[in-house]
Amino acid sequence: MGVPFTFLHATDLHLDSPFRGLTRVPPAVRERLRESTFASFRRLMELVRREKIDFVVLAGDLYDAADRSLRAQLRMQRTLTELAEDGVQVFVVHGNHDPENGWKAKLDWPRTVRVFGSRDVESFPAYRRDGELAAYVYGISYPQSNVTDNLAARYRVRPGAPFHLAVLHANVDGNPGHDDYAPCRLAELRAAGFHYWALGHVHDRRVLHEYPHVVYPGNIQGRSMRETGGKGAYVVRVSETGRIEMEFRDTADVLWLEKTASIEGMEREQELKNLLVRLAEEARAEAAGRPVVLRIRVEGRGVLHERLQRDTAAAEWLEELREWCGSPDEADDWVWADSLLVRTGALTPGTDEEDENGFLGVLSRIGREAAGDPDGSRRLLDDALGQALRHAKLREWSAARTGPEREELIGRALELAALLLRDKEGR
Ligand SMILES: [Mn+2]
Repeated sequence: MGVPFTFLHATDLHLDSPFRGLTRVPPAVRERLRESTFASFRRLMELVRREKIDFVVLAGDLYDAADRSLRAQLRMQRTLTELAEDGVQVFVVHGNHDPENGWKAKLDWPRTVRVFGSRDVESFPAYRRDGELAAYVYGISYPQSNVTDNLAARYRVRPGAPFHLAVLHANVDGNPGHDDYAPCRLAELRAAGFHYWALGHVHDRRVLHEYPHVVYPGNIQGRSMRETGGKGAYVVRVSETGRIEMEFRDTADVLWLEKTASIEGMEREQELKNLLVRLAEEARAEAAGRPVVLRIRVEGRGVLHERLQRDTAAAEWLEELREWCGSPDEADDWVWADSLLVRTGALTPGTDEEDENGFLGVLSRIGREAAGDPDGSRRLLDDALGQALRHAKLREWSAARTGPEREELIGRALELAALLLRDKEGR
């Protein structure tokens, strides 16, 4: 029997992420994004104070780069010092983005901040604000960014506490979207005897298991179109009998959202225009007062497809969409339309029957065969590109396109070719 307590499980703060890819955004958008990791972190810490959370665990990648930005370290120091004044302990492991061997400013940290070393798994007692022992917290930091051994295998429960909380930056079950650092299996985490694995590294929110809990809260602020939707951390309440209740708190300062517009059944541009405006408004409403970086993906088969294939069509729609959304300089809850991807198809795929033995028919047949035959398509491509493949970048690009992506590309290429040829014939 333990005592009830509450902790915050946050990770992957990536403070001071540079958002380098965004070179062509208005200054207002860029500046807001530059501050967004700090803003989300500040909100989380306000929440700790407001909700009387007993202690905080941070599961790695607090900073974005091994050479941690000074600005990020100073802000971290200030925030953790405020928490210390409230009697809130903070437990920190470092991950692949902020390993121990990176540059650190020499700063004084409050005694209530426990940073786990990288030699062994250590454990420390965690207390409620009133001083009662709540749990043991275990952890180990990355000595350098590239950690390929199984760190989880080194965690051992030591007797003496009612609750055992393991903090770890790791890739569980080989998530292919992330570097395979500190690889381990869900099965071994479940069997290790801990009550809660507070994980970091994977930027999506995932509860892999309950009792014992194995949890990725994801990062606290989206940093690209691969990190869409609400971002934040879990408030975890543990009852005296060990029952666990988790509440996700979305503290992201800027939302990244992707919306899909289907042209299916559309006859006129006006319909697409109405839909794009509606999607932008939906995004604004979803963000509830926060700014949004929006991508629209135009999909589906329909008669508008051909017009959308023209050189500048996507760019023209995007420009128009930005006009409707308004300038980011004018409001705090701006919607910045970052991109508009056209992934539509013709109403009837392929070619007409009468064309089957014509140029287009033959081209289409070769293309379809190539799509289903990786070796064949490679030969075709090598043939077609010839000299161009001497260029290292092109070679790399062509080799990287495999499987379904390759098939989709070939499909789109065929439709585009058919369109261009029909244009030439004046049909
Ligand atoms: Mn990370």
